[in-house]
Amino acid sequence: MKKVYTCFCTSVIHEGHRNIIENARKYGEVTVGVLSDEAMIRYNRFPTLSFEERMQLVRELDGVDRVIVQEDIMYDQIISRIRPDYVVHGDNWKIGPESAIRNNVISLVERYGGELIELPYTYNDNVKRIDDRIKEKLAMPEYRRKRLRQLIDIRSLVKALEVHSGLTGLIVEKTVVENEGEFDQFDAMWVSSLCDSTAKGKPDIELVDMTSRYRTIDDVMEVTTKPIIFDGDTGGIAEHFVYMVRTLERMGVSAVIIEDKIGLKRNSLLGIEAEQKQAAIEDFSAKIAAGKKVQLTDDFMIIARIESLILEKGMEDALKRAHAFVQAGADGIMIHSRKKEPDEIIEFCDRFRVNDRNSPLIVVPTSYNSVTEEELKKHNVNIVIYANQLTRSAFPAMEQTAKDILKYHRALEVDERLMPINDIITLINEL
Ligand code: SPV
Ligand code: MG
Repeated sequence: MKKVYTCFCTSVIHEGHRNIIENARKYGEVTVGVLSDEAMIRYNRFPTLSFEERMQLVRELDGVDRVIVQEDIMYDQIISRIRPDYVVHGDNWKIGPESAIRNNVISLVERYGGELIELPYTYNDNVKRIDDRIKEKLAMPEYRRKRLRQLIDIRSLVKALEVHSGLTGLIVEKTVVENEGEFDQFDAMWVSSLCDSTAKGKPDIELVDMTSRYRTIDDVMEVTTKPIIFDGDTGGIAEHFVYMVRTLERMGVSAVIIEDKIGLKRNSLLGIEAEQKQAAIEDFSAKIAAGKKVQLTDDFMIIARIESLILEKGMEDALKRAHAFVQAGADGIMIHSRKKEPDEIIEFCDRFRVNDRNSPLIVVPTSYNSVTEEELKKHNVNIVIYANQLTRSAFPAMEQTAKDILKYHRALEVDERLMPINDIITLINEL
């Protein structure tokens, strides 16, 4: 009996999958690999079923002889393990980053005379409807809200990128990159107060009111499914913060990060150049505790952000605050720094872990941007936030375009660096 292999990375079985199995069984005994959660998250959507449930779904399919786990999106391990005579796959992987997986399979099976069989991908209204429903489910508040905690458990490092509009949300949602056989994408979105304010032409001083900031979240949520971390600035006074928690939780936001400052909040990257005061430990702890008390689900996270290093109050103060805020109920600690080098952040992470092995640690490497994700993982960081890079890349490009149109008295000279008109018209899918 010949051996046939196919890999599924889906939480729903539709006629396209059945078609693959029906064809595969014509060639021999069918083994289906179910892609692991970790690999699926890096390359595809977040699974709406647990790994065990996805295995069960495939076991129940007629024509499947064996179900195994495929740990990696590339087929090296799996092929050396089972050496299938045939690998069966839909032909939809010929273009885009997925073509790297196809090339990987072709080169692997060639070595021992195996064969790749590609079947026409099943495109029809029913399959599209099923796919759309998965997306809608992932976007629902009750599914989206808990996803940050799920990601912290599955991912060795959760990566968040700044968003401030539907369009930037779509970039974080959809950008997938294949690089030397590794797939990657962002896991979460950061609604930065700096970038949300900047997009509205306002300073980052808690001036943009909450109604407007919720509107930004709503714009992002309308077109995305990934979890949201909201920059709550100082959270305001405790009596107001509890309302913020309720609203964010109801909307399906996964976490709010509040910083231990009082009075007029200025952007942290200004450091001690701007006069800024830190809140007393007792007062900020009380604010965290008040927020935790009104929370209705176990999913939502209140993360305490410590400004001791920004305000040059020292490492001991930062550590003391971190442990106190966890005691008060904080679900994680964000430690911030404006140094060029990551040394103080790394020292903080290592020393914090001596007494706290579990609380998630969050960092924002804007100024110490030479630090690598590998280094952050080594020092037990759980979430890295790239806090403002989309805004900072868009602004100079737009400004240059404005300058050049003024300079040349027409738009011809700028056109070659612009997105083609057809691409911008078709960028957004209509329902
Ligand atoms: C933001 O993105 O708004 C932040 C991070 O709070 S920082 O600008 O570094 O303070
Ligand atoms: Mg901010």
